[in-house]
Amino acid sequence: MKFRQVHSRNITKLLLSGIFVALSCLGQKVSGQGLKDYYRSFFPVGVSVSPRILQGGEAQLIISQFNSVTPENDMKMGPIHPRENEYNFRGGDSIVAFALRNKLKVRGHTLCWHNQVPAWIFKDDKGDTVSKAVLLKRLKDHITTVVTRYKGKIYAWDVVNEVISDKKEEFYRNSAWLRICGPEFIEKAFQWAHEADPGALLFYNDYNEIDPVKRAKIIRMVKDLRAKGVPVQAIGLQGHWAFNEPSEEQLEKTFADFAALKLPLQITELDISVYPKEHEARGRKGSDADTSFSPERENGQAEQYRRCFAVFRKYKNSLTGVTFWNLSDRRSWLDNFPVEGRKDYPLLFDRNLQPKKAFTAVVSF
Ligand code: 9MR
Repeated sequence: MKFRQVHSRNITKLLLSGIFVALSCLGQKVSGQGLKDYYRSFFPVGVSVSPRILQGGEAQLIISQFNSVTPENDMKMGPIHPRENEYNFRGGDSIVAFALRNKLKVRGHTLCWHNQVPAWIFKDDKGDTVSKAVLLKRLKDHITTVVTRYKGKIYAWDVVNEVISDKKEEFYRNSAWLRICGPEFIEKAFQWAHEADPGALLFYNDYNEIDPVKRAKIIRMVKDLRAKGVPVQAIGLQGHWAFNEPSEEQLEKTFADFAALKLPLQITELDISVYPKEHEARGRKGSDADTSFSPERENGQAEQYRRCFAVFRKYKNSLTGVTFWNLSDRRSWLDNFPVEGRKDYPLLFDRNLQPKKAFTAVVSF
């Protein structure tokens, strides 16, 4: 009798635990379909966000697909530091709070850039250009304040963005930063960011890294800075690409060259335009009239995404993150670049937030 009771209790236990295992497998399958889950053993998958999309269906999509976010604009110098004695942390704070609530990593973007800079930073009270000493002091205050505010919450910062020139014969971009300070602002920015949060991983971030001349300049600058002891700790390859560029060989060579530095790499701003790649902004032409997301465009884009992610997986030992620049085809900066008002469809989710063919291409491996 006793034996039978124990036996049947064991059987019940066994049955219950079986049901539990089956249910949890099912649960895992249902919730395990995000990009982050497919890529769990490769790298975190992120997305750039604005506070506007942190609610409703878009928020749900972010949480289910991604495990990292980057503020698209809210931590840039212009928005976050509009006047000398005034910071606006509202947007940045809400993004960090959302990330903490949902256990997402945060990449900070960006501490020093030639775009989206507040006008005051280069001018004194009389409207004259400030001296190098004044500008460096302002940069230090800015970096120290912003990095300290998010210390321990932002795991990686794009410290310096896009200082290498696109012109073959020019090394540094001819920006107000360079004209006033010379290249010293670059090393200072890294030093001050490191002082403010020694735990944050510090990136140099740039685009068109697939161009061999620009790539060589980026690599040379990073090597020189590191040789001087400047804490440039990782490289961000933005990845603003198109269905027809880069080629597989170009991408492979790009990764091989950067991986040789033995530094962490991340794809920081990925999108793949359905239009042939153009590097310069231009006016609208008659031939731009067809902006439909045709099956041909859909397939070309999916194939390019498939090629890119195959290379990303191959370089998983160097690659520590892939971040998409915008969430869905509802809105992308490419709707206005290179042609103002030309609708593009560069992401993995369509305007109804549904996965596209490109999504399937990325997760089928
Ligand atoms: O996506 C950003 C867009 O909303 C802004 O208007 C634009 C301002 O220049 O910056 C865009 O993001 C850029 C990023 O910060 C740095 N790399 C290039 C990105 C696309 O221009």
